Amino acid sequence: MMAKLAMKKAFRIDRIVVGIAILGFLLVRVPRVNGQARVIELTADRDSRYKIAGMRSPEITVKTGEQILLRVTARRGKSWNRDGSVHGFSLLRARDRTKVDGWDLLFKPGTQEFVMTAPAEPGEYVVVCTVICSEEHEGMHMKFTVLP
Ligand SMILES: [Cu+2]
Repeated sequence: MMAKLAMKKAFRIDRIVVGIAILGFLLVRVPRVNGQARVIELTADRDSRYKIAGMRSPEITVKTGEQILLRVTARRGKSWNRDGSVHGFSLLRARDRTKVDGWDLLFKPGTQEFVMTAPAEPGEYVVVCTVICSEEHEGMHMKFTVLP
């Protein structure tokens, strides 16, 4: 009788230990997802241009649903928004220029990071600046491709 009770108790403790282990695994796993995200470094420059090191004409290519860490360094152009944003980053579908949900970013001067999930739909997209950053603002855009 006592042995049976002790076994029951041990079984319960085992389940608690497994529960804690699973919880621990999940807690460790969440930051690790961000750690694995591919880093894309982008400059939103004072001359109202996006720039990516090593690319003559900047372009971002991602896979559908891919997680990326966008590290943006923004430099103030000739004008900026009241809230201090110096450039923006809005993702539009090239086909009809409609906005992609969750991809409307504003940049303050300096370096900032955004963890983003690539669109689920493959195709051609375009990034446009949403801050009137100078008379060159209209030219501030870049190609963005989502591969299947
Ligand atoms: Cu701009």
